Amino acid sequence: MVYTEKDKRYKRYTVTSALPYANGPVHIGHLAGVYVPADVYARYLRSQGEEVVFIGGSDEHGVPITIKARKEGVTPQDIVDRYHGIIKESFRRLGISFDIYSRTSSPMHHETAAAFFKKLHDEGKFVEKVSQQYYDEEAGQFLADRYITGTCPRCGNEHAYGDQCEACGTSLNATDLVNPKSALSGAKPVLKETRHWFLPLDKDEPWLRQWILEAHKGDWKVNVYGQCKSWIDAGLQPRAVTRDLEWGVHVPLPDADGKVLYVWFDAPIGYISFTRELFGDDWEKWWKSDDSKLVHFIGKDNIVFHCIIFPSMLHADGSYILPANVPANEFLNLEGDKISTSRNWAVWLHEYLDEFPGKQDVLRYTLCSNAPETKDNDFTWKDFQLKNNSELVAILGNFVNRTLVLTHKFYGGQVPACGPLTAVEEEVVKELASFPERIGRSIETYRLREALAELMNLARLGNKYLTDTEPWKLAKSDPARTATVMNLSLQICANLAILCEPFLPFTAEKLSRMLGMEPQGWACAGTHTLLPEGHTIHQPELLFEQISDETIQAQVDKLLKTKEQNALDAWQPAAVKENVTIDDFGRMDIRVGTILECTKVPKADKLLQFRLDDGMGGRTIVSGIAKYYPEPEKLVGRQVCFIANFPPRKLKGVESQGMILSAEDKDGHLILLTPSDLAAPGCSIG
Ligand code: B3M
Ligand code: ZN
Repeated sequence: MVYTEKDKRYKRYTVTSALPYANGPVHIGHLAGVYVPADVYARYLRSQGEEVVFIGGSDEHGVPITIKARKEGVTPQDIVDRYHGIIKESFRRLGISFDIYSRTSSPMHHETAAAFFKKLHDEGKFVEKVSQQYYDEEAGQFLADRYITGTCPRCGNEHAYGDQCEACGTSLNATDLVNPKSALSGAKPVLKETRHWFLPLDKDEPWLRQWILEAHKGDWKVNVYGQCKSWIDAGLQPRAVTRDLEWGVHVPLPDADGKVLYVWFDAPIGYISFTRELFGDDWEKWWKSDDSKLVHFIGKDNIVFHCIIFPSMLHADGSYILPANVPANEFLNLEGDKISTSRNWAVWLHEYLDEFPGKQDVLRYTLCSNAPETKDNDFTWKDFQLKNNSELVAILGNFVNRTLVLTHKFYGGQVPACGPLTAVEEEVVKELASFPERIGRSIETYRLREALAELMNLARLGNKYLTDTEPWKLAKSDPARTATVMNLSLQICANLAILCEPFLPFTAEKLSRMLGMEPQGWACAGTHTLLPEGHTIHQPELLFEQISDETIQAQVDKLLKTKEQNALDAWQPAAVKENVTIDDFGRMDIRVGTILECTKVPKADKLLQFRLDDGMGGRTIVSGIAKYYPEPEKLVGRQVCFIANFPPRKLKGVESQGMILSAEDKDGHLILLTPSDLAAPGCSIG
């Protein structure tokens, strides 16, 4: 049974993880914040023999998807089909053990979400209001959520969206924005009347206050509780649950053409519709039975939706349970910078899986041990390497490998007999017995970093035991005690195979296979009798391999390239200079010349020396362009433009009689200017 006393009354667990928007692939930020913790939790509960369903799926509605489709000239369905496929497959490859991974564009979801709305509507749970909403007259469309941008009234960020400011995390209404602008046409929007349905959150305040701020005080995470408290204390406002858009779940009422459910109304209902899809008629116990524990794994930007708005929807319906906990995480940064899909500043899961085959658990380990549980955290490739080399390889892998190699060396791969225990062994056995509960309690209270650290402490215990007893020496002097030491070490390996499964499922499988163990549940761990005397184990293979400096450098270089690309994308031509007169221009004598010779200037790596046919007997010009033309001889015959009336000057001992013109490209490269047709050498440009 589970260890947390409160949980003993639950018969089953409904575990959900935020539905990623299907407008891009999944990155390490999503994984560390939501999917790895949720998967550890679900796998742990299964190992405990609990009845658990782990629900996931793609969020396929919402304005970011339609904006992307519009940009690419394809349909929203094309976009979600593409990314739903990528996301689903990458989760599978990482071993995220969803019982179902579905999508909100499915007919079952549309039907469930529409019926949910209809029931609340028919029971009078909404307030219908005509209000002023921004409208783009050029595009002929209302501007919901991300269709509108402007300045955040709270922090001054000029790129805030109509529903949220990503800089300060504030949730906004479009009408809060200063200097609103249409994301469709850039036009200044006008206010126009439209009719919508609102969830009267203001009326929910008393029970929300009681339920969250009193009943869950000390139970929910500080960051989650704090956000809820500031929302509630600020006074809850009625919230529109419909939008004037085409893409989404259509409002199931007459006279509601061109209206869909707000994406944040339909998406959490996805958890319910996917449960229905999975269980058919048998779905209700997961959502409507008091002995089911509902837990939402999310990132911090989703807190208000899962702690206030969705519970208010469930409460309005009246037949649903409410979440027992919402263990939201903070954000993971990448190499000191905020992860960003639009700036491609991310480690993409599908790319990682291709570039690090067989290393799923290394990523799971790194992200879990560095999960942003209480504050934002940073992922660096150096740290990834360190965690692999100094922890997985040096502690866990090393202990298992030493134990298995010695067992083969001394006993031909058979588990030796465990003799009488000395005080040292008694202590090890006692410690070993305490790990399942220690790790389990930490998982049940969503302290997964702590749980993982405890798991590694078990491997450390094994390593210390081997180092202290030195069976490789003891074998000669005391064969019986050596057998006991090796027996006990093997039992620790077997315990590790069970206890690491939620975190490192691929490693658990490999280790179990090497030990010749059938899969066993959490309840079997903690004992030193998992492997019977005489049981045969298989040949050891390495559980983890060192990751080299070159491999890490390649990833760092990839990110540097992204930085460079972002700088190029952000490039803009220089501002136009002050006006000049035609006379100013006329004083410049610009002409065409043909290159007769071109060589590097000795002892000057930047300079090229040109001999030009200028139609006037020829001239020499020195130009600082050598870096961009590494094979100067190939320039012979080409025409260039030059200023003919610069006073001559000496450069590295060569007299330069003018200046050759070039363009500076966005990356700083200089490009020679050549007339597009052959021109007579010496002819003037003007
Ligand atoms: N798609 C937002 C997000 O990915 C949203 C979560 C929905 S959970 C019901 O941050
Ligand atoms: Zn802001």
